[in-house]
Amino acid sequence: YITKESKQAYHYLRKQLMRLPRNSKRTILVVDDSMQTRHHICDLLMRQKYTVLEAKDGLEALEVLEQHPEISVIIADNIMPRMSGEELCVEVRRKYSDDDIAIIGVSSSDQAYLSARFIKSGANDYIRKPFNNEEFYCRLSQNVDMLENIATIRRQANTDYLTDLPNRRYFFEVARKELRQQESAGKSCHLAMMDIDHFKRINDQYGHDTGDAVLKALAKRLLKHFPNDLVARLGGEEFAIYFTHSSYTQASEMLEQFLTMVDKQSQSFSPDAVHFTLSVGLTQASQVSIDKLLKQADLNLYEAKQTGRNRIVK
Ligand code: GH3
Ligand code: MG
Ligand code: MG
Ligand code: MG
Repeated sequence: YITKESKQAYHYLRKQLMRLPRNSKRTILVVDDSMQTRHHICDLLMRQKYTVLEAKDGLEALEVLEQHPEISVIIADNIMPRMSGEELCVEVRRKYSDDDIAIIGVSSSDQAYLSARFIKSGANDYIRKPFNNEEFYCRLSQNVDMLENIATIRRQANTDYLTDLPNRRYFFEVARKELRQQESAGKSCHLAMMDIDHFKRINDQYGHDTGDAVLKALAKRLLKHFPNDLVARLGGEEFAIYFTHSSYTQASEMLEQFLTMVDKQSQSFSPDAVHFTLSVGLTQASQVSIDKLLKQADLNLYEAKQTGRNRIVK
């Protein structure tokens, strides 16, 4: 029941969070109506091992950008037929911020204030033609470094350090958006809270490091078992799943399977052959806030603990 569409949406979600690792912002789109200039710039870029794409005006650039979401820098001439560099900046900024895609304006025009106008339209930087190759490389690598640093910081701000899962902050941000979308589509929302049973005992018996490793092993299993939904570590030994793609019935079945699997197989996949079980609170509602939905799930989780653990309360 995993459609191609939901798979794509999920991969988008993951990419949003994980972004790309360092040193990966290396696909550059060169936009210039002069073939000679284009080839000159492309040649400079390829010498530095950048991946290069070309467009001969702003409109074509937008098409190429649509087909190549890996583009991270646009080097654009200003005066071009159909759509100018400045107009291209405005269009690109409707969809991408200046720390997603850097735009470097390049022009030989000696028009006063052109550089300021380029930057006001959304460019990150501006180079006057003809330029010195060293200056070109310096400015480019400065922009690329900036993109990479921001991607790293964004990733760190949204990821749980121990398990590498989305963290609480990212969970609330994305779940809140998803909830709004599902509600405006007239759908109800469902969410699960999950907590390891007697985790304190695991720490006491095997040590804190083993406890940490159990959390990591569980996180890995969660990602594998719920590939299309938003799994996060809310804190401690507590996880949440916001079902962005699985229906309530599917979610319920998947959770049942997961709890059975952990009870039966945890010794085989956790360090020091630790056996553990999970308690879950699952809840479904419409016209609620994410906080209220979470509170409801938490009450169900509490009941699961009270009534013997290793179970789901819906
Ligand atoms: P219950 O079945 O009622 O949930 O019992 P419990 O022992 O799992 O719950 P309790 O809230 O009493 O204890 C949770 C423990 O989780 C206490 C805390 O030291 C431990 N813990 C929280 N975060 C971490 C972590 O990052 N690593 C390790 N190893 N332990 C953690
Ligand atoms: Mg031109
Ligand atoms: Mg617990
Ligand atoms: Mg707990």
